[in-house]
Amino acid sequence: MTINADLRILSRATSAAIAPQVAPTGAGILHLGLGSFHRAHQAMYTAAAIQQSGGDWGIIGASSRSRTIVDAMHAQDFLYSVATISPAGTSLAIPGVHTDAFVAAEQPERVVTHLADPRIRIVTLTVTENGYSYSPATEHLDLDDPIVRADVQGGSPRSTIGQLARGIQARAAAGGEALTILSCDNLASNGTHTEKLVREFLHALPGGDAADALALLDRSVAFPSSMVDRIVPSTTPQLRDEVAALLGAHDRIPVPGEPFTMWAIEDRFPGGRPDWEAGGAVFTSEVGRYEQMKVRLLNGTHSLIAYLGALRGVGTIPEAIGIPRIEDAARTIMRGEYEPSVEVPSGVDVRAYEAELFDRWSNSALGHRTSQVGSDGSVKLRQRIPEPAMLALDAGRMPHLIALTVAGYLSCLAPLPGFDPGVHAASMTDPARERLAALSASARDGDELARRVIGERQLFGADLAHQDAFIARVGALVDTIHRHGVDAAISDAVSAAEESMLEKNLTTTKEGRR
Ligand code: CS2
Repeated sequence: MTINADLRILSRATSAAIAPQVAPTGAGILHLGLGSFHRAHQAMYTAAAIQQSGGDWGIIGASSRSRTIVDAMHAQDFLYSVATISPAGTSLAIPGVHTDAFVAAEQPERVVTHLADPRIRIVTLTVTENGYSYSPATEHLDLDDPIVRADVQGGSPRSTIGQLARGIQARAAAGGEALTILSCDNLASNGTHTEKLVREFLHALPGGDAADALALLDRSVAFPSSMVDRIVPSTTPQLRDEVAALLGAHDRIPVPGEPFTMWAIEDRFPGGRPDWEAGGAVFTSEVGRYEQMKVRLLNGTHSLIAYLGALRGVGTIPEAIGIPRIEDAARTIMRGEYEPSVEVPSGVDVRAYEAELFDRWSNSALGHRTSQVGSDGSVKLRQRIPEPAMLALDAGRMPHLIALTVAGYLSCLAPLPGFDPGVHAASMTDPARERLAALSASARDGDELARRVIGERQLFGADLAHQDAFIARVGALVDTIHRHGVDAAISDAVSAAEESMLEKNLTTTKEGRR
């Protein structure tokens, strides 16, 4: 498709085919992490809320480091489109909820200043699993991280947790208005987790410096947890062309998303909140259950599909789930290994939820890439894997498909010398890639690789590091992938899982008869 060079840039003055949903009069929300997910998820709920109930709930967006989105937002009056994509077609919306945008790494003091401003009543976060400066090895704020250490010592804070803590200090000094800090990342108990890290930061400050901030936290800052869900692939040049044709204007930063969207939030907002129910958000005391269900059934299975698909040579999730053997592996991990570890929220039919996941993953028009889901496994997998794996192991069951997920990850990211995992694995990015490559370069076989990586504790924490049988199973599956291919490893893991489920059913039946 060729873009018409006469098209104007998207702006409030350009008469595009679709009008912005809202034009906020003030900003009550500061958002950290201006990536695609926030723009296709929270922004849409906020537009619906303002449209229905009003309120000064515009959003000031801070991107962590990247200028691209911020520059484009400034050039386009902070507008961009969200393309909802299904095989039936694409529909566009322009939420229009942002009132400003900046790069936090360039203006860290600005984050602190906004946090001190009483007009800001909510800070939302999508800074990815990696953005919380958490060390799974110590289970605390990573005070060995040079950035965190420098933030504790003073100067402009560069870590997200440092920015929040310094901002709360400034807010306490400025009068201490109520505030809500809302994590929207795929972390278990993300609110509690964020609060713990902010408090640890404040406690690490030299004597007495944090007393006012800690008092404000106790008095009027809430950290509700939330579960967010919408599949949002990366933006492609084709999407830009398609959006230009539909819109009749150039949009440099459209975001694609699937039709499904969900947000479950704990209702603790001492400074008030937008009417996010208008966009379909659910306010519930069972957020922990929603998170667990989503992070394991959706995200955990997603990782397995991505690594198996990439090793099978396919570039997208719908292609991967279309391979019957991979679909079998996905059904087996879900039913046999994740579902038993999950407490289903009241009123949710887990089988219907699972069936819907397969439909969502099969959305071929969306083109969600295996390399995107497979990226950053070193920080994503620890949210998805250790707890359900430990629950199975403690109950005397080997989680064969969870072991296959780890084996797939290692084969993609840290292949043993001489094994080529293919182009899709090669394009996965991961903060641990170099460290893992150093571990695999001198490993003799899968067993040694698995022992080194899981034993290091930085990836999956302390519990799995002591599980010899699990580590050996991961190692054996790495060897099968390397020597006989990914199909052989899938058959091995699926049939072992089926056998152990059969045994479990037999034992249960016998026990029932006794
Ligand atoms: C995916 C998620 O990239 C990934 O690891 O599992 O981004 C997933 O698409 C979203 O969490 C869906 O809400």
